Amino acid sequence: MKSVGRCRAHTNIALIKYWGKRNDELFLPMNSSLSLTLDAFYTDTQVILDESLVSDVFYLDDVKQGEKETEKITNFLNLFRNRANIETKACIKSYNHVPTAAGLASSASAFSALAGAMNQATNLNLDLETLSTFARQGSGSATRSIYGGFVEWDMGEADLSETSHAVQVDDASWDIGMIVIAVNTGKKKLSSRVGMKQTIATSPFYSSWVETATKDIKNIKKAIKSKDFVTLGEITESNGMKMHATMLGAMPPISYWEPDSVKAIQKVKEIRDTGLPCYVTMDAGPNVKVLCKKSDMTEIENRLLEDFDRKQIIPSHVGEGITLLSEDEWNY
Ligand code: 2P0
Repeated sequence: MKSVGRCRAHTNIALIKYWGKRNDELFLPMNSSLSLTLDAFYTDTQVILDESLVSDVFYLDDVKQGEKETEKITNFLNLFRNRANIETKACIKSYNHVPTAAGLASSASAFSALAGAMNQATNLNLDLETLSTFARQGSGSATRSIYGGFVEWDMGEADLSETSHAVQVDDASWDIGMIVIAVNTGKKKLSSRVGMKQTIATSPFYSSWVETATKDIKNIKKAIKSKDFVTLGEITESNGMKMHATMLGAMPPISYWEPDSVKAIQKVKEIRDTGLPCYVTMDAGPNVKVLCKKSDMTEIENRLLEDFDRKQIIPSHVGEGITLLSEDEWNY
């Protein structure tokens, strides 16, 4: 017997960041976070549960993955198999549509697409909130990619896994866009997972980070509700900088920045000073993301092109939540 599931999930960029776990095993975060889902970057995943398989097999962009990568996937699939009370092994095929030049991590879209496909293949019919608690246990940021638009990942309570899930705050179907400025697309030297742990263990600024992130969540939700773009941008930029500040306070200090990151930040400020509202945020890497109005995107892109190459500037509109793909839509 074979059972199939196919799902597409988009990546997301946090406006209020997740940087640290209170429970490593369950991926429970220290604070709630809030993101924007992007339509330009996504992962398509097919799961075939097949009783004739003796172990899981995992292909990424048509390349069969090794033991270490496959083990991660197996552990994740076990969450679903345990719930469904089955042991059937799976053949997974995943395709990442993240332009190599974007330099964005794909774990958010990868684990939420896998969660969606496995939910279908197992016939578990988990609702989206529950599915986001499963996606979370693949990668924290995947919690949020289950939904489109502006998404909050509620930190939840104590060690209660089922309380830490995402919800859509707003579908962001207003004047919102984002432009990625790709500064360096190489693999980062320090993973987020290790960087977070080091920051919690050693940064004297960490407790203030958590405190202010909690306030930022409250205020950014107000700004979203009133569609106040300037306040939304100001809180986004400030929160991102605070996350990088707490990393700089770690021992040894952590910085993902490169000279061109600073150049990009300064350019965005320059553009903003001429009257176009646009704000930066950065994650665990040197690339800079610009939150802007959709209606200003072309003009901002043109201004960025004065200092950066065409291939470094990648615009995106707002993305949707996970969608199941039919056999006809599976074009691989
Ligand atoms: C975020 N980042 O909120 C933050 C901001 C990077 C900086 O989530 O250990 O790959 O798998 O939960 O989700 C990147 O870390 O880490 C991340 P794990 P993840 O988007």
